[in-house]
Amino acid sequence: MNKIIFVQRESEDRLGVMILTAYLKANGIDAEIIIDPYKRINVIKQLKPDFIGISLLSPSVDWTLSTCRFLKKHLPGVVTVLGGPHPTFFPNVVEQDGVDIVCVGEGEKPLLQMLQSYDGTFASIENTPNLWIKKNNTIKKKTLIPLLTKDELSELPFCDRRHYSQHPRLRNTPHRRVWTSRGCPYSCSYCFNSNYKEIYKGLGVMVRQRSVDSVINELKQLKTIGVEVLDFVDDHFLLSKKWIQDFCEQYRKHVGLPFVCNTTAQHIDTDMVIALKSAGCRSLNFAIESGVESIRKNIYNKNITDEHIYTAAEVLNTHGLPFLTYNMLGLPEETLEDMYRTVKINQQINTTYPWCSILQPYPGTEIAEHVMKSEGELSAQVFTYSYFQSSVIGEPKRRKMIRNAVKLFAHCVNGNVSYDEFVRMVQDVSIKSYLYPFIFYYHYGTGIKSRYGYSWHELFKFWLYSRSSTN
Ligand code: B12
Ligand code: SF4
Repeated sequence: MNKIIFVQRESEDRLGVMILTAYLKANGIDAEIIIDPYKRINVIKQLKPDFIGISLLSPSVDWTLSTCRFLKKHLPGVVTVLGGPHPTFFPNVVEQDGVDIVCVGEGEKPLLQMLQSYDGTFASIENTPNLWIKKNNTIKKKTLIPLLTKDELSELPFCDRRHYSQHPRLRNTPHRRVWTSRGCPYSCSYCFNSNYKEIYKGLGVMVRQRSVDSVINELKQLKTIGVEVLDFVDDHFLLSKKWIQDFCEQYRKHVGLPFVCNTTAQHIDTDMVIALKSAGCRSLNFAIESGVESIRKNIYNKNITDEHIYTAAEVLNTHGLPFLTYNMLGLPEETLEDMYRTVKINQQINTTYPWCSILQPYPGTEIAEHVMKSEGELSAQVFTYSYFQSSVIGEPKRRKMIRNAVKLFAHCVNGNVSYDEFVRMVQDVSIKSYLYPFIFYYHYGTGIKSRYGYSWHELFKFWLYSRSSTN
């Protein structure tokens, strides 16, 4: 029987990998997850995998390619297979040295078929859908099979969390990620969803929700391992009012843990907010991105008006449901006034957790095309792990200003800072600007602490860890 080991650098739980290991195991395939393959190379060698799998997001390309080469050197004959968002949009990453196979899109069925068919030769798997296989420098590309249906999603086995639970840092985190749906009905210019729709055009329904029963049964099981807070990572949790009302009723009865989830401003109304609040929602997150309506609509392709934002916030404030807003700074043409309008709208709506990152125009997205007009060609290598630090803006003074503004964002919202003060602070390059990271970490940490139940001590350990694992 063929065996696959998924390897990753960061000590974080990945739903994609957990669902794939669960699915493969349910179908009789041996699958493991190993964090930090460099340190655990001897364990990997003992397990004798036939395949090494890596789930890849764009900022981790360099690490992934060198890890593939490292593992192939230490495990002669092993086959490397990449999947996840980056290979889905850039399947030609298969051309790189060390990579044998790339899986485009949803991984469950193609991966299973590949592992069931492999007899030690690439000829045995070359008809597997979704795969790009490199053989003697030629690449065989197979077309995609349709997306899993909502019934198939409801029947998938629950995420296999056993591997991650072996790691003390992950076992002891108070919160766990959960998924209830796949797909988003919108097509924001900076998000992978619009490309995803193109890739899967004509191949099934894009937005699919699991049945309430399937989600509740998984959560009941999760509750037994001592989780304190649940984090629904769905792009859009409030897809259907009926689903939310059924879900919240069951959740209250059988789960009852605090949770956080994401939606868009247009979907927030009194019924939704009452249902979520009564079920234990601790924070409802939605995107503003820019306080300038024309940037939001014309550049970010978000059909969200200022009115939608004011109305959503009014309902949330009336019912006392805390909320987080996602904001972004760092568009090449954005002026200081534009940036301040993003601060201002958050002040006006009294955002509980004002969250702000630097725009990351990942290659392949519509916004990357837009940004390249002024900033020139962008490669995946431009991006670092942190969207609080990495900016594609070439001019150093402006880049520094954007980083300052992001670090000070929550402080400016919470402190009702005026425009003049905002400008003075973000343009400051004196010794005082060295305090900005502390201001940032204070606000960021306070938010995570109250949403996910971390202590300052745990957050500090996490900060130290994330610095060591990404440098
Ligand atoms: C939860 C989440 C996180 C978590 C966990 C990350 C993870 N890798 O799971 C955290 C907070 C750590 C995170 C961090 C980041 N994230 Co994030 N994140 C998400 C989110 C919201 C959900 C991911 C998820 O769990 N999906 C559900 C699972 C079931 O789907 P999946 O992972 O895609 O897996 C399926 C397939 O892709 C495939 N597959 C996946 N892996 C593999 C591996 C193999 C071998 C095979 C064959 C198949 C396969 O099969 C799976 C089942 O069908 C997505 C948005 C989204 N809707 O996907 C963004 C998303 C993945 N994140 C994104 C980004 C940009 C980031 C950051 C880079 C942000 C930053 N600058 O700091 C970091 C970098 C993390 C890193 N290690 O590189 C982008 C990725 C874009 C890109 N081009 O890579 C996304 C798509 C958001 C977006 N709107 O564009 N993220
Ligand atoms: S609403 Fe969110 S998940 Fe959906 S396309 Fe826009 S950014 Fe992506």
